[in-house]
Amino acid sequence: MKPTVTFAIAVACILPCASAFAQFAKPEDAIKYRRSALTVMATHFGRVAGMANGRIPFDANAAVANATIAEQMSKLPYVAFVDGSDKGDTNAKPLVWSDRAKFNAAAEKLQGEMTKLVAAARAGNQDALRAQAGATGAACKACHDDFRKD
Ligand code: ASC
Repeated sequence: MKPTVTFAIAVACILPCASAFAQFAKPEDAIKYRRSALTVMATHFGRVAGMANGRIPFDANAAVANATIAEQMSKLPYVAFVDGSDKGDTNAKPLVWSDRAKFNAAAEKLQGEMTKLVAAARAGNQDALRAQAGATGAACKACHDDFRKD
Protein backbone atom coordinates (compact mmCIF):
# COMPACT_ATOMS: atom_id res chain seq x y z
CA MET A 1 0.00 0.00 0.00
CA LYS A 2 1.22 3.52 -0.83
CA PRO A 3 2.41 5.49 2.20
CA THR A 4 -0.12 8.28 1.47
CA VAL A 5 -2.97 5.75 1.49
CA THR A 6 -1.71 4.23 4.73
CA PHE A 7 -1.51 7.70 6.24
CA ALA A 8 -5.02 8.60 5.08
CA ILE A 9 -6.44 5.43 6.65
CA ALA A 10 -4.57 6.10 9.87
CA VAL A 11 -5.93 9.66 10.07
CA ALA A 12 -9.44 8.52 9.16
CA CYS A 13 -9.30 6.01 11.99
CA ILE A 14 -7.66 8.18 14.65
CA LEU A 15 -9.82 11.31 14.32
CA PRO A 16 -13.20 9.77 15.19
CA CYS A 17 -11.59 7.70 17.97
CA ALA A 18 -9.97 10.79 19.50
CA SER A 19 -13.22 12.74 19.51
CA ALA A 20 -15.21 9.79 20.86
CA PHE A 21 -12.75 9.64 23.74
CA ALA A 22 -13.65 13.13 24.93
CA GLN A 23 -17.34 13.38 24.02
CA PHE A 24 -20.65 11.96 25.07
CA ALA A 25 -23.81 11.64 23.00
CA LYS A 26 -26.04 12.95 25.80
CA PRO A 27 -25.47 14.75 29.13
CA GLU A 28 -26.89 11.72 30.98
CA ASP A 29 -24.25 9.51 29.35
CA ALA A 30 -21.55 11.79 30.75
CA ILE A 31 -23.15 11.68 34.21
CA LYS A 32 -23.34 7.87 34.10
CA TYR A 33 -19.74 7.62 32.94
CA ARG A 34 -18.26 9.86 35.63
CA ARG A 35 -20.35 8.28 38.38
CA SER A 36 -19.21 4.83 37.24
CA ALA A 37 -15.54 5.83 37.27
CA LEU A 38 -15.93 7.41 40.73
CA THR A 39 -17.69 4.26 42.00
CA VAL A 40 -14.91 1.99 40.76
CA MET A 41 -12.29 4.39 42.16
CA ALA A 42 -13.98 4.44 45.58
CA THR A 43 -14.28 0.64 45.59
CA HIS A 44 -10.58 0.08 44.95
CA PHE A 45 -9.41 2.97 47.12
CA GLY A 46 -11.60 1.56 49.89
CA ARG A 47 -9.73 -1.75 49.69
CA VAL A 48 -6.38 0.01 50.00
CA ALA A 49 -7.64 2.18 52.87
CA GLY A 50 -9.03 -0.94 54.55
CA MET A 51 -5.63 -2.63 54.36
CA ALA A 52 -3.87 0.52 55.50
CA ASN A 53 -5.96 0.81 58.64
CA GLY A 54 -6.15 -2.92 59.40
CA ARG A 55 -9.84 -3.42 58.58
CA ILE A 56 -8.78 -5.79 55.76
CA PRO A 57 -5.75 -8.13 56.12
CA PHE A 58 -2.65 -6.45 54.62
CA ASP A 59 -1.54 -7.97 51.33
CA ALA A 60 1.20 -5.99 49.56
CA ASN A 61 0.37 -7.27 46.06
CA ALA A 62 -3.34 -6.58 46.50
CA ALA A 63 -2.52 -3.08 47.77
CA VAL A 64 -0.52 -2.33 44.61
CA ALA A 65 -3.22 -3.79 42.33
CA ASN A 66 -6.03 -1.86 43.99
CA ALA A 67 -4.09 1.40 44.25
CA THR A 68 -3.18 1.15 40.56
CA ILE A 69 -6.82 0.76 39.53
CA ALA A 70 -7.87 3.65 41.78
CA GLU A 71 -5.13 5.83 40.28
CA GLN A 72 -6.22 5.00 36.74
CA MET A 73 -9.86 5.72 37.61
CA SER A 74 -8.87 9.11 39.05
CA LYS A 75 -7.95 10.19 35.50
CA LEU A 76 -11.38 9.50 34.05
CA PRO A 77 -14.25 11.43 35.65
CA TYR A 78 -13.25 15.02 34.98
CA VAL A 79 -13.71 15.18 31.19
CA ALA A 80 -17.29 14.08 31.79
CA PHE A 81 -18.37 17.23 33.64
CA VAL A 82 -19.50 18.59 30.27
CA ASP A 83 -21.82 21.55 29.71
CA GLY A 84 -25.44 20.57 30.30
CA SER A 85 -24.56 17.76 32.70
CA ASP A 86 -25.14 19.96 35.76
CA LYS A 87 -28.81 18.87 35.66
CA GLY A 88 -30.12 15.33 36.01
CA ASP A 89 -28.99 12.39 38.14
CA THR A 90 -26.02 14.20 39.64
CA ASN A 91 -24.84 15.43 43.01
CA ALA A 92 -22.37 17.84 41.46
CA LYS A 93 -22.73 21.44 42.65
CA PRO A 94 -22.99 24.31 40.14
CA LEU A 95 -19.55 25.42 41.38
CA VAL A 96 -18.00 22.69 39.16
CA TRP A 97 -19.06 24.76 36.15
CA SER A 98 -18.72 28.25 37.65
CA ASP A 99 -15.21 27.76 39.06
CA ARG A 100 -13.59 25.23 36.76
CA ALA A 101 -10.08 26.32 37.72
CA LYS A 102 -10.73 25.41 41.34
CA PHE A 103 -12.38 22.13 40.32
CA ASN A 104 -9.44 21.24 38.06
CA ALA A 105 -7.03 22.01 40.91
CA ALA A 106 -8.97 19.63 43.18
CA ALA A 107 -8.86 16.96 40.46
CA GLU A 108 -5.10 17.37 40.02
CA LYS A 109 -4.59 17.24 43.77
CA LEU A 110 -6.44 13.92 43.96
CA GLN A 111 -4.58 12.50 40.97
CA GLY A 112 -1.25 13.43 42.56
CA GLU A 113 -2.22 11.80 45.84
CA MET A 114 -3.33 8.66 43.97
CA THR A 115 0.06 8.46 42.24
CA LYS A 116 1.74 8.72 45.64
CA LEU A 117 -0.59 6.00 46.92
CA VAL A 118 0.66 3.63 44.22
CA ALA A 119 4.26 4.48 45.18
CA ALA A 120 3.53 3.86 48.86
CA ALA A 121 1.85 0.53 48.05
CA ARG A 122 4.84 -0.51 45.94
CA ALA A 123 7.17 0.28 48.84
CA GLY A 124 5.24 -2.34 50.82
CA ASN A 125 5.42 -0.45 54.11
CA GLN A 126 2.08 -0.48 55.90
CA ASP A 127 2.79 2.65 57.97
CA ALA A 128 3.71 4.66 54.88
CA LEU A 129 0.64 3.29 53.12
CA ARG A 130 -1.56 4.31 56.05
CA ALA A 131 -0.21 7.87 55.97
CA GLN A 132 -0.67 8.18 52.21
CA ALA A 133 -4.15 6.62 52.31
CA GLY A 134 -5.02 9.35 54.79
CA ALA A 135 -3.71 12.06 52.46
CA THR A 136 -5.54 10.55 49.52
CA GLY A 137 -8.81 10.27 51.45
CA ALA A 138 -8.41 13.90 52.49
CA ALA A 139 -8.20 14.87 48.81
CA CYS A 140 -11.41 12.89 48.12
CA LYS A 141 -13.11 14.67 51.01
CA ALA A 142 -11.87 18.16 50.10
CA CYS A 143 -13.39 17.83 46.62
CA HIS A 144 -16.66 16.47 48.05
CA ASP A 145 -16.87 19.32 50.56
CA ASP A 146 -16.61 21.95 47.84
CA PHE A 147 -18.20 20.32 44.81
CA ARG A 148 -20.66 17.61 45.89
CA LYS A 149 -24.11 18.15 47.33
CA ASP A 150 -24.71 16.33 50.63
C1 ASC B 1 -13.51 6.59 50.39
C2 ASC B 1 -14.62 6.95 49.61
C3 ASC B 1 -14.63 8.29 49.50
C4 ASC B 1 -13.50 8.86 50.24
C5 ASC B 1 -13.93 9.84 51.28
C6 ASC B 1 -12.74 10.33 52.07
O1 ASC B 1 -13.15 5.47 50.66
O2 ASC B 1 -15.50 6.16 49.04
O3 ASC B 1 -15.50 9.00 48.83
O4 ASC B 1 -12.83 7.74 50.81
O5 ASC B 1 -14.85 9.26 52.15
O6 ASC B 1 -13.15 11.20 53.05
